[in-house]
Amino acid sequence: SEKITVALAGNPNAGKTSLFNALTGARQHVGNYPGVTVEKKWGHVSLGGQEVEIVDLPGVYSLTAYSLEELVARDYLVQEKPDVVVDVVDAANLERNLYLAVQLLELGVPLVIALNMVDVADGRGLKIDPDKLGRLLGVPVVPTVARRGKGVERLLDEAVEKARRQKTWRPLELSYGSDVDQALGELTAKLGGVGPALSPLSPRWVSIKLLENDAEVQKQISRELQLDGQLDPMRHKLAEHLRLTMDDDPEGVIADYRYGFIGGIYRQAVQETRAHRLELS
Ligand code: BGO
Repeated sequence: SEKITVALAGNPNAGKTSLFNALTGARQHVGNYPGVTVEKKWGHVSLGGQEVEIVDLPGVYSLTAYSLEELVARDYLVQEKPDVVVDVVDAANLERNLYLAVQLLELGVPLVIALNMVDVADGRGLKIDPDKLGRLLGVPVVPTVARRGKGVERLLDEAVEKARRQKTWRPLELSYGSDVDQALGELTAKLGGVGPALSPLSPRWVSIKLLENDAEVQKQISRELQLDGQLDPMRHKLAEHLRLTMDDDPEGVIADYRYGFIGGIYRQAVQETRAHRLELS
């Protein structure tokens, strides 16, 4: 069977390096991402005759184009299209870490979540139901303690299984409230006609990035499509409307809705025990 490529994503300090080491052992290579001085590590592992390549992405909090690391991580996903992404999430800081997970879901990549540092979360009185979290997010969630190699084998199994089952990107479509949704609908309709020019990105995802004022996507769109002149006025109209009605910009409103989505899931999948509340007080 063909090689499967697994990309490791995650916030800094979530345990990505520990997981990478546990997965690949000594079979590691180090270089740079093309054209930039951001370190790229990759390694290989064989699973029952299936060759798996593991690529370590830069640690990031988001998939916007605000930092070089974020841009490198995003470009890698879009240009190299790894077969599956494993998002390493710090269970002890779950809500904040899920922000990246939601953005990976919105991008639509085949995704598995490594719920790492469950030992730390446990110690702090956080009871996380991984199956419930997985059902609510729509992706497999595997508890791990990367530093001790716990759960790593099952994680790899789930990642390979996911890669075999999901061959296309399936973007999660969140609502960002009626004003943003309406503007998204208009932008998406304009972009929808451009065919495979955006592949594997969905027109809706590109529209979200345009509303978020993402300079890289703007550049790309004006390079590849002749639509830029038509998109700018739509973007500005929404920005002005949100400033007047909500005293916010599109980026802020979109982020708020993402956190709202995360909050709803967190409340259902996580129990903050008495021990946790005492620790915080
Ligand atoms: C130090 N559980 C626990 N308890 N710790 C973990 C786990 C886990 O599941 N996974 C990772 N760690 P990185 P990024 C350290 O280095 O893999 C620990 O940025 C220390 N170092 O061992 O580096 C891991 O690649 C001195 O901790 O994360 C590491 O994503 C004292 O989390 C840290 C204590 O992991 C970050 C910890 C000199």
